[in-house]
Order: sequence, then C-alpha cells, then structure tokens
Amino acid sequence: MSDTIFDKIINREIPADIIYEDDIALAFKDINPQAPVHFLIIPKKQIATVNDISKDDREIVGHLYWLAGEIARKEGFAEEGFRTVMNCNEFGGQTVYHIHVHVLAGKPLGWPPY
Ligand code: DGP
Repeated sequence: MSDTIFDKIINREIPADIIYEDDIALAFKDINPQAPVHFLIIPKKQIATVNDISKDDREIVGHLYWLAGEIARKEGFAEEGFRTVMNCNEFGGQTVYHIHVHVLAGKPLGWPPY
C-alpha cells in the first residue's frame, strides 16, 4: 500500500492540528470541518478501507473507537453526544484511503446523511 496524506501527517512531513497520539493511533482536527467539533482518529498502521481490516486488526480498530469516547469525555462533549463515521470506498464517500474515524460534535447532527 502506498503512503497517503495521513502517513505524511503521522511522519510529521506535513502539519496538522494533532490533539492526541499514542503508539497505535493519532487524532487530529479535520481540515474541512463539518461540525463545530470535527476531528479524525487514525491508526498508525496502514489499513486502506474497512474492507481491509483483518482479524488481527480488531484490537487496533477497537482502540480507535475507545479513543473517540475517551477524547469526548476529556473534551466535555460526551454527555451531549457526538457521531462517529468511517466512510468506505466511493459510495461511502471515502477520499483518503487510510481508515479514519470521523468524530463530529458540538451541534445536533442531521440524519440520514444524504
Ligand atoms: P473521507 O472523505 O471519509 O475519506 O474523509 C477524509 C477527511 O480527511 C476529510 O474530511 C478531509 C480530511 N483531510 C484530507 N486531507 C487532510 C489534511 O491534509 N489534513 C487534515 N487535517 N485533514 C485532511
């Protein structure tokens, strides 16, 4: 798999507003926010799409979702609520082929997401 823009963010080759980092994951603000709070949580491991998550990756993916709640609690929007989204391929609206959990918060969010 070739590097994406997110690998460049992991490797500090391009800047990003990083809000959290550990051995497994990185979280940073989305460059094109769709809500008052909009950040992305990505694994450091290259996984292109949800279709490419292997059985061995389950702990990594669980870690991403655990982090969503952890950051929400720390940032103070866990109780009022938020949305997590992982887009997959063309119909899912995926544009960067390195899996990422979008975390959107800060206002009531519409549904369905046309
Ligand atoms: P998706 O469409 O689900 O693949 O979402 C990709 C998101 O990544 C999109 O909301 C915009 C964001 N994004 C793309 N390039 C960059 C970048 O260079 N920096 C940051 N911070 N976000 C980016």
